[in-house]
Amino acid sequence: MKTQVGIIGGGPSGLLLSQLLHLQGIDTVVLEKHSREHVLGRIRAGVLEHGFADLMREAECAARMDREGEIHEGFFIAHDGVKDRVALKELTGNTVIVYGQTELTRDLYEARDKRKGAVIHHAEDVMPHDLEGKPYLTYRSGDEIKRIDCDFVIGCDGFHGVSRKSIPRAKLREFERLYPFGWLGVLSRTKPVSPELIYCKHERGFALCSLRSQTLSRYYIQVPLTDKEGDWADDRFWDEFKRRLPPDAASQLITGPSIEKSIAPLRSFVAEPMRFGNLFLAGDAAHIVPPTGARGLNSAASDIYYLYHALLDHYKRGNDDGLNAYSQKALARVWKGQRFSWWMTMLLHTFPDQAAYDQRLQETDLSYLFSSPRALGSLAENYVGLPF
Ligand code: RFL
Ligand code: PHB
Repeated sequence: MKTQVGIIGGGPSGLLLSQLLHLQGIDTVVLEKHSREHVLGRIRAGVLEHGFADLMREAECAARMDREGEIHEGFFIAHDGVKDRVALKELTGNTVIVYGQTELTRDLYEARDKRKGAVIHHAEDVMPHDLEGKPYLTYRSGDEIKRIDCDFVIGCDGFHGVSRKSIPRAKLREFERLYPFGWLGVLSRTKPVSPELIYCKHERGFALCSLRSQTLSRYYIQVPLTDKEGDWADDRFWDEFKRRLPPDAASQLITGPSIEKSIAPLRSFVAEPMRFGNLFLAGDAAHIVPPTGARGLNSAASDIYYLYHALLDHYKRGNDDGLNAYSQKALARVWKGQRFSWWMTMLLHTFPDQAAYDQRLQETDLSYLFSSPRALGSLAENYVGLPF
């Protein structure tokens, strides 16, 4: 098989790039290790910036998002017995969209189906080859090894994928910070406790009230890294979650059976550069943030924005400036998302054996934040997303 752009990974990054390029007459093949059902079964992001939404519109995939996504003009931070609002719209003139990654990925799959886009599922043992020369991909389908020749390979295969690992170690620098806790997430078909998100800083640990719609709640609590989903029967989860909510929310909480429950460790990670020869990394394949700032998927979208325009310049205008500048340009924005996510995480979580000094710093940071419109403006402009 031959294609122009070979994409590893059929998550949101890979599918969005494939769809955008297809609309411009550029041929792609997406190789995805898992089934579509598996990809759509992962409950992840829920908050989108408008830059991402615009890219979905450009990809002609935004009809349902524009219909069903909720515009949020602010969110709350509950701390030290008070609930303060971050008025995104007033502070920045901008808002965010609450629309689940699952739904967005479903929309992208449907768009790829409609245009007969090549998305190959159950592609096992995907390997990129000859990345500094004429690249090709191999994969196994059943007993058969298949080969795809391409001009470029795009690694959109997430943190555990093969793309980043195929770059020689000497050519890659990795930056990492691990946090001593994870998030236990629960999805439940109940009316959300608050129409706007509440980030709750609590001595028992962080909690987040989020939602997918007015009938679907998404809640998280900070848990030790050693905990397993099985340790958290629904009753135990609701009990602990409720204790971490501000009183007005706790009194209104509606509980119900969980329809999904999972624990994700929190990690910050960046690989530099995001290019090796004709391989370009995008999204979680190159960088990870803790979810506290709702940046992960949005950072992936900005990579796709830069890469899409760079590939257009290459194919339509014979200009490789965009490809040559990709890594530097993408990383400049990626690091701003890293800084913001790290800061939100440090601000709102309870650390094991936290020094009294560090606790005072958290309290002071919050008190400064809600007494200074400029400080709050800085939080807000990062949350709604810096310009591409
Ligand atoms: P994905 O979604 O991980 O997709 C990668 C795809 O590649 C496939 N794959 C392979 N395919 C072929 N060969 C291989 N060897 C392969 N290895 C892997 C995988 O099966 C998969 O389908 O990466 P992508 O597309 O870059 O998308 C990134 C986002 O998924 C991620 O950044 C966000 O979910 C992060 N995130 C959030 N981001 C936000 O912007 N806002 C949020 O509110 C938000 N909340 C979250 C989150 C992530 C979370 N978890 C679980 C980590 C909340 C949580 C709890
Ligand atoms: C979510 O709804 O899953 C969500 C929202 C905001 C975050 C993280 C996750 O910061």
